[in-house]
Amino acid sequence: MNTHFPCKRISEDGYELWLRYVPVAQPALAEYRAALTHIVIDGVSATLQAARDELVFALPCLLGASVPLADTAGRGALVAGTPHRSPLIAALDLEADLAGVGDEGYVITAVPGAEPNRIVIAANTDIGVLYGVFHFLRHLQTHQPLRGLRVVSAPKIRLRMLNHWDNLDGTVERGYAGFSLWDWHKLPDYLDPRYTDYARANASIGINAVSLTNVNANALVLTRPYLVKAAALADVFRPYGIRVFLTARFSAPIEIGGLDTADPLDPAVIAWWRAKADEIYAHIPDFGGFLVKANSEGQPGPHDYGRSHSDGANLLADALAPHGGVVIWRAFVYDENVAEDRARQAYSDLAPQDGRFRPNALLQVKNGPIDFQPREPYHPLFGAMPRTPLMLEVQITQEYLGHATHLVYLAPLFAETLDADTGCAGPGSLVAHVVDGSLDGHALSGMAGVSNIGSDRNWCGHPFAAANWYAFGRLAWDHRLSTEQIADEWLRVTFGNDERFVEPAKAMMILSREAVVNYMTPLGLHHIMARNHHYGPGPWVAGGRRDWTSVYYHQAGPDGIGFDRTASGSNAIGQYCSPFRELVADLDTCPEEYLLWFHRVAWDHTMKSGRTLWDELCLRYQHGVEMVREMQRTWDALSGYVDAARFEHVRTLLAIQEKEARWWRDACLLYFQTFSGRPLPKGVEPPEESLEYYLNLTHYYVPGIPERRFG
Ligand code: GCV
Repeated sequence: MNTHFPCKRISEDGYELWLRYVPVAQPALAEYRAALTHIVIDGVSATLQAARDELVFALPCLLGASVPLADTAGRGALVAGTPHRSPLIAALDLEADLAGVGDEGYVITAVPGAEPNRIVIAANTDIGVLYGVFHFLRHLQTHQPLRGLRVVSAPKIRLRMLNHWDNLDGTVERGYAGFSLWDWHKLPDYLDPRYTDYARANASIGINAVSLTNVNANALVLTRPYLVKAAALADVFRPYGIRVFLTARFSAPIEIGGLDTADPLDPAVIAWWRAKADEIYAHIPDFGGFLVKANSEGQPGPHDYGRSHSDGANLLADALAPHGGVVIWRAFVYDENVAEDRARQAYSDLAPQDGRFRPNALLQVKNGPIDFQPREPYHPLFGAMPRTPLMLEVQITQEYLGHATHLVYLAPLFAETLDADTGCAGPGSLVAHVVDGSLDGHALSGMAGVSNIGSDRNWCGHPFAAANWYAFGRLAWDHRLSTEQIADEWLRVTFGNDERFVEPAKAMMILSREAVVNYMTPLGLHHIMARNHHYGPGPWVAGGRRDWTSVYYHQAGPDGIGFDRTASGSNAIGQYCSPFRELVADLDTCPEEYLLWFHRVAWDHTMKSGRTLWDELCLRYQHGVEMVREMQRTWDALSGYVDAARFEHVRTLLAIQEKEARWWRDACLLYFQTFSGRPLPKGVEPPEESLEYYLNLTHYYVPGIPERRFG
């Protein structure tokens, strides 16, 4: 296997991610050694070879004993395969289970009667076998018993996709873990072994699609030299069940095609995209399709020709359809020249187009209506377009959540959206059921995460940021998994199984999302970060494009603060279904975490705590800082359970996080105090610097922004 993962490690550097195969402790070890003496996998394919390689590599590391491949299954055999290729599996009575797991699921079972129990990993397809192998290895990594083992698992969502915002020059938009993994310059000839390890990591959590390039797209990626490079990556990923997508720049027919228009209804444009799709499929036979950002933040699109988003999407969908490809059209559309509240714009434009998209088109909707803030209410498009498959887009990279220096476990954020009840088709119309297609009967379904992966040795920058990649994959596979369970798993496979470590570390992870909300944007505040690079606070940002300023969103004044989205304001609330609409419309019932998102509120408004809004706001900021200090105390107490390198790395990053939490608190409170005119309440630490100081802080070369920049 083309892996760089060592069995015996000199020091921990995070490279292995959650595929860290360290010796299992007793008593699990004794059971595993007796039950797993050899591996039998019948059949020949690149995917089955990947499954074999993984087991042959992992089991000796885990068990400290050789576990060879064998042709026949004796006592202690681990048998993996499909009934079509494996007579051993065909002979077992697994038809009923396999009938329910589709073409990616698997069954793992201890076969009764064999002593010690024989373990079987069965699936209908080779990729199902590989997924089952990874699940089984996780079972061993987490020291769970084999006796009585029985797992039947299938993904709820069809496209489980990473969106890389990687540029062809090697930079990554909103990337905080170094440069792009894709070495375009050396591709297709040099295949970095990391590509294989990346594919392994993705397959191990069920991710089956990746778009390689930034949605702020460069048309060059659709030219022959880059298609050859993309094809080389697709070849590496294919055995791991991963299909490659590319971002399509809508104006590509002009930029690389020599046409003088990109009008989606122009016959020459239609012919150009058809020929382009044919060319791509000649290079990448299982090409997934296009991901498109159009008419948003300066990107070209169908509006440039007076056409609709569905016209644009259908143009590409038709080009891809003969090859079985799909177009993923982003719903992140808003226009500075439209006076309407930005939170309303995507819905206003797209909801009326429900039913107009081709069957092989998906609309990719961000979790909230603005832009990946620490907390947003769910996007009102979920529930408003039952005739269109809606993909959920979340941001794994921490553009607005402290980049790669803040420990923020994002599963609670993802789950908050998935679990939200839109009410649009009656009670229980969860976003999760819109997204998995079950609510509206769509076979096509998807969930995308904007990648936080880069060239850093540990992949994601912060040792805990890998938990967010992991959690994304696990939730896309099964959105019913609890955030606690995912954190539990990730901690065990990443650090170890000692309960004295796992329990407090898990509590720290769960706490972390609420901490960042408190020290950055409590009570429904949003989009108050520094301009452009989005590093640190910037509630004073004003001037220039209105919908990229902070003052547009918080609207603070002497009388109060918050965005009035009720019927007397922008009426963004009117885009939601009952009962959420009424719940948030009423100041008395609106959950306080969304208060300033939906309402403009007087500084002396009485909160549920009995305090004034001003005092509550101050104390929330203070509490955010204290929560980070609690995370620091928790981590410090865990030094005995973590290797020195990773312990120290996390400890240092938590110190930065605490410092930056204070920065957020002090800068925001000093600024908002200029409107509230009230003193900081008891319990809030006095600011360390003057407002003037924070206003004048300038940061150069913050990672994550290409030279050409906006908002
Ligand atoms: C890729 C936000 C980010 C942009 C990003 C955009 C998007 O505006 O700041 O960097 O562009 O979202 O999701 O398209």
